[in-house]
Amino acid sequence: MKPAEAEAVPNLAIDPFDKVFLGDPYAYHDMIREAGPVVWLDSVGAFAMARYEEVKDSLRDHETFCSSRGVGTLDFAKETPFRPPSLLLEADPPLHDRTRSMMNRIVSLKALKELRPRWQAKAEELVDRLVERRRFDAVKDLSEIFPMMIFPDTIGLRDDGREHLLDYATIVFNAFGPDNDVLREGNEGKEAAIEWVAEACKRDNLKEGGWGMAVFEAADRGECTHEEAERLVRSFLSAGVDTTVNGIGHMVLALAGHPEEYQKLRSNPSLVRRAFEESLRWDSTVQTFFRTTTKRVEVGGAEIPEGQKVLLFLAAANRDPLHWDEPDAFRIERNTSGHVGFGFGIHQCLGQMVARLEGELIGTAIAERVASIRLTGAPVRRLNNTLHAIDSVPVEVEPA
Ligand code: HEM
Ligand code: OVM
Repeated sequence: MKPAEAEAVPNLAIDPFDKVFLGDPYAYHDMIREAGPVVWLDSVGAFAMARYEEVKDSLRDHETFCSSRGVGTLDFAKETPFRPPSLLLEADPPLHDRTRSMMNRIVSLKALKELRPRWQAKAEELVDRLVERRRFDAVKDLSEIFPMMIFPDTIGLRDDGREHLLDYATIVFNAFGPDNDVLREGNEGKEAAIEWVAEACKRDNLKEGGWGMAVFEAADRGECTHEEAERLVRSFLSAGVDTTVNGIGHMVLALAGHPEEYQKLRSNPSLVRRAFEESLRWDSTVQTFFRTTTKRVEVGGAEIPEGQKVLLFLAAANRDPLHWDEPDAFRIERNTSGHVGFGFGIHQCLGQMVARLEGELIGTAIAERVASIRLTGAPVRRLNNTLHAIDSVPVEVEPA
């Protein structure tokens, strides 16, 4: 249903979930930002924002722009999602704050400090092997491998069936968009992943000492119910692998495509965290999330009524020329603070320290061992309704 208020803002015929848009979104982002602070997208039947200021303000105002009605096209107040809602991503306060503080205590600085040496050894061992080969696929042989070498063990997942994790993430992130060709083709044959993940989240299938069991131990202390614990473990499995796979993949792709930036990293490896952050800003893997308005609100002179879906283009905000200097340039020395690649406000990524540590360790292992990276073929994208994702980045590296 198109509200009358939509007539007062620019109406765009662009479909942000079609294959051409998803394959290369950046020119479309320019069009949406330039059209105005708020637009109406006929294809989705929703308002949308792509400018930095309005995206950030909406993320900050979680009371007006809520998450409990779903952060995809579906309005949970009217339709039932394919899985019970996330107790973090798809929850509002007070529920959200209770689950989030609990999870924050598990994904802590202290926990990461303890894991770091083990993760570092794995990153070095993997990059050593790849440098010896010289030619490899930076996705299939690196970015899809590294998170799988460390994250499932950190959670304490059972050993069999871990390959379902990437399929599950595909399904989850496609589900934030419409039931379109991208979803149908992308999800095909992956249905078994849903059942596997449901089982993997159960206490009996989690190993002692992992973050999964830590969630159940918090439940034992009364911090949440045991049913909630299972669903919170599901959040780790939903958001924890494919995001970092693409985050790392994009960093290597960006560095391979910008040899002068890679040389800056080589000569100053302490830039590695900036390089990862800049690659998240420049090519944000989580491209969009929706919110639903809980009341009538005015944004940039436009009126949005209550109960409307609003599509927030995080990736477009991260390249808004009103906020960033030369936004389309990939510059690892840039100050990226304030980018919304991990979101902003109360839902800002629970796993951001995990992702940053993974990026740092892989980036450092590469910078120490590789003199130069050359693309040997065209990178191949993987289309997903939410993620800007990458399937293949064939490279040749020159050992240092
Ligand atoms: C939330 C991106 C890695 C778990 C978010 C949000 C974004 C995001 C944009 C905000 C969602 C919203 O506002 O509605 C990313 C990116 C990653 C990454 C780009 C990697 C480069 C991870 C990892 C984990 C994780 C490794 C697990 C350890 C979560 C969870 C939420 C979340 C549970 C929901 C938090 C809440 O609603 O309070 N992430 N993420 N993410 N992320 Fe990440
Ligand atoms: C969750 C969840 C699922 C997908 C993404 C996400 C980016 C969180 O189940 O909590 O955050």
